[in-house]
Amino acid sequence: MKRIFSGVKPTGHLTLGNYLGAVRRWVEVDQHQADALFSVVDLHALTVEHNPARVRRLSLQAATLLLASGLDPERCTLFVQSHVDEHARLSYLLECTATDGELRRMIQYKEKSVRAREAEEGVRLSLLTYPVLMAADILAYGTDEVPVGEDQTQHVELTRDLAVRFNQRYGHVFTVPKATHPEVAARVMDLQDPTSKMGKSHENGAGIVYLLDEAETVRRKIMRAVTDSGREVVYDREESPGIANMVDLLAAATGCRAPAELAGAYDSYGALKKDTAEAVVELLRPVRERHAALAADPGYVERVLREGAERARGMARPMVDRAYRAIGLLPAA
Ligand code: AQP
Repeated sequence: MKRIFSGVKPTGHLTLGNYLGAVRRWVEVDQHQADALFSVVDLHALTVEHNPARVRRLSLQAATLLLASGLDPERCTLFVQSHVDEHARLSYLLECTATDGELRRMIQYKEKSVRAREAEEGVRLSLLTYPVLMAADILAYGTDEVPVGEDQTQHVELTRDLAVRFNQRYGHVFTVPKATHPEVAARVMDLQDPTSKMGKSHENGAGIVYLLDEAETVRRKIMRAVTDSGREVVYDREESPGIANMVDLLAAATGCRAPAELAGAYDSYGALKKDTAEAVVELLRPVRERHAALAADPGYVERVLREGAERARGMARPMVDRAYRAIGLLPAA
């Protein structure tokens, strides 16, 4: 059976981008057709300035939201990354496989290191190395597919390169995984700045729809979205990024696979925004309702995470042990 791994980092409240780019497919497709693991990748939240209590809170909230979105612990393995030591164990071997040059080429490192320097925060070494940890997250499970949004393409490419290089040098250990993306809304853009990605750690929340936003807040954010100076509703990501983003959201929320055709059905921005707002509100309503019920029973979520971590450890351990032997380390007696 195919193996799938993917994760979400607790750097903020989960967004519509996370849901449409990744989580919805995990729920609707991946957990039904594969041996699937999903992780709250908390170690990745430590690469920039962070508040320890907030990371803990957001980790539990992310797990709760994944269950509320429909992940079923009977069908998939849900766990917190730091509960499974094998990720960090394998990461070091992959650091010995990666080069400084290829990590410095990572777009997210370039962008975030500039921001950290501007804020005079100092650039954490982990900001440079975390894509290797991400490779370890994936390779530790013999993963075939990594369902992610478009922004993660470069990181999955690095993972593939490291797997191939390790296998060539030390013998076949790792499966070489591939990234998969949703057909529509693989990159949801910020509603206030449609040229940049909607990201949960970004500061201006006005352009971000959070999964837990009240219906009225969702409507307000979408109705106030920055659109374009023209009047015609056309699907053109280059010339009209705000409208194209809106059409993508409507298409994704209503299950339409042909955003260009959908655009043709509208003759005003206002009508497009109104329908998008209602479709998104309806899409998120059940998630919010189930989240409220689950948040009232944190003991249940913690039990799911405990059992998930046990299962994940059992899967990762033999693979990481094999990599340790292959690279030349003496097995513990
Ligand atoms: N805007 C998006 N559109 C489509 N997919 C998205 N994803 C994230 N944003 C979008 C996908 O969601 C999964 C989890 O994402 P993440 O937790 O790694 O990243 P984030 O939500 O983008 O959080 P940050 O902290 O704001 O990240 P940075 O600043 O690093 O971009 C992934 O599959 C991702 O592709």
